[in-house]
Amino acid sequence: MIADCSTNVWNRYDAQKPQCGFGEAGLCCRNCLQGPCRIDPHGEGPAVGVCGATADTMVARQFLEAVAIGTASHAAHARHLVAALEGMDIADIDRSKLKQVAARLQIDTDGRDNTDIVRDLVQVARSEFTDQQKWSLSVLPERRHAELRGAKLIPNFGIDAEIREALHRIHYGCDADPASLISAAIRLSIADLDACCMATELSDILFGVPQPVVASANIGVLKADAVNIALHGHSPRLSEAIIATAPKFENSARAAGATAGINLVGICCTGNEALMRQGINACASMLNQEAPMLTGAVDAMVTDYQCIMPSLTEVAKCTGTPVITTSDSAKIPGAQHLKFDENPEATVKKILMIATQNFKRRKGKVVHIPKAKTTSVAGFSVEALITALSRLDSDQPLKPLIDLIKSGHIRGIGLLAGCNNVKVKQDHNFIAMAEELLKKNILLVATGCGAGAFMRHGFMDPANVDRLCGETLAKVLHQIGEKNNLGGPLPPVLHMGSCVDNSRPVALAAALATAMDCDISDLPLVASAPEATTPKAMAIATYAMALGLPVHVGVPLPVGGSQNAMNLLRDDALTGGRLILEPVAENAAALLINIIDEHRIKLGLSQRRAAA
Ligand code: BF8
Repeated sequence: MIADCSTNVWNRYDAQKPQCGFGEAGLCCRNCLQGPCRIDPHGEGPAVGVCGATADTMVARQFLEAVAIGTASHAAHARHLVAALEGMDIADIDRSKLKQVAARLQIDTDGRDNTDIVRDLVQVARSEFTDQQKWSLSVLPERRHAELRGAKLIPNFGIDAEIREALHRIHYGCDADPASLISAAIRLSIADLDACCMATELSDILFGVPQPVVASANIGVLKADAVNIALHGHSPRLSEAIIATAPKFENSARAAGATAGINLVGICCTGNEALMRQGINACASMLNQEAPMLTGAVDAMVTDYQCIMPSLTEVAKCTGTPVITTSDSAKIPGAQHLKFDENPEATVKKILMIATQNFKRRKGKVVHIPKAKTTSVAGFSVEALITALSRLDSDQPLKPLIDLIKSGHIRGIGLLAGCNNVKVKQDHNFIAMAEELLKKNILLVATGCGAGAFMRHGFMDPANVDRLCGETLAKVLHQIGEKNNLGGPLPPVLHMGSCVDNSRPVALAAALATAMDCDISDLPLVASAPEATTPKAMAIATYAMALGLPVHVGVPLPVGGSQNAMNLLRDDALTGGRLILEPVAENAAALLINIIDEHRIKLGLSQRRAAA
């Protein structure tokens, strides 16, 4: 077959139009071999499927299914890191994070050496998949436990067992009650949070807690005269191993004619992980992952799992770029498969050799690297934020932040998370919302592809604080920067990590709620996935609701076909959270600002709404 050299996500989307309206509304059911069945959302034609499933049942089942897929993905990621911890040289781990996590999980640390603590931690981690969900529940404050307990949303089993229960409910002839299915989805999302908390904290123990780091972002980080290796996927295991070994291959890269040596760049959430811990430049996010290869300058596209488009090998037919898959869970036809887990050291060496060979092949050929490149400061783990705030109050580091929220200098906090979606002009919703929210003095944190969007548009460059932020927020960012001798302010939007790292803003929210003696749902805190795409994003949005947060999603969710399911999610009586579906970014920002003001009034921080 002849390669399609014009292929990209945007023209493949165009070729799909018009997309199926039944599917978009969640009204196409393929759960059994009597189907597919579909229900007309306009009331014309059958109102039930062959088995009698109503629109409410179909929509609620599909919602639960999406949360189950997202949870399974995060669980697989967490398991991969448990395996890494079992095989890791204990001398290399972050001892202080190990002790902090172990103590929270009630593992005795007093006078014990790291080997013993790690052994116990691995045992707890393993039982998280089967018997319990200590990891997430130990992060949440008692008030949230009480809310979840009252609503019967505390998980009964471990992560895998909850996923099994969800998939069972979806089976032909099982749970048909939309309220029961939605509540199962919300309970399952606690398992998703559990997997995210575990993945983040094990990554920190294995590879270090992120600290602020200055790097560059966007496609201009590629170099014509370097062996460019793109690190794509999600787990830091592969990227950390390549980062550690690459210096040993510098000489062979230069001998091959690459005067700039080896240039590692990040894609997607692996990009976020490598940036936050190692200062590796971030090249692209999920949506524009094909673009780096189209420059002709990538010498190896190395992937592990999740959010990797199978189209990469089609692009490779045109550019000659080696695409190397490394996880049996994410093979792509046409890619070279080198299984990382089997022999990490040999795999990494082979990857570096393949990339160097490719440079020899492409040396002297024209490449097209756009100049787009921004300065970005990333690495704001909760620990890094606490350290920065401790320069204002070493005894009670959270107090300055709470005081600023109380005084209104920081009107509220917004988490902008999740993917880019081809249905939205790339980055538009992120940028339009952040422009509104920052001007209104709302402190913004970002994760996942959202963080990528902000990096590309200068929202993580401290030089842009005065232009983008309202007066009081700008003053705060300058003040914290000064106290930390940064030579400038903190950036307008704080990069808190990859998608699994949404556990970091959750930990921050939990700490704030505890310190302010209120529930997470009372805080002037909102979340948004304005360009959500994947089931993982749906699972994360659901656990944010389970925590009582207002959660905005800016693209259609397949729930529109059931008013009952929409009502259950819109104002979730079970958790105090709510789902806000609003496609227009400016409207969404206005809604979130209103909610922040409502929460401020309820907390007694404001008498009335501030000027819009
Ligand atoms: O996990 S934000 S497109 S890359 S799912 Fe995927 Fe969405 Fe990007 Fe990372 Ni998260």
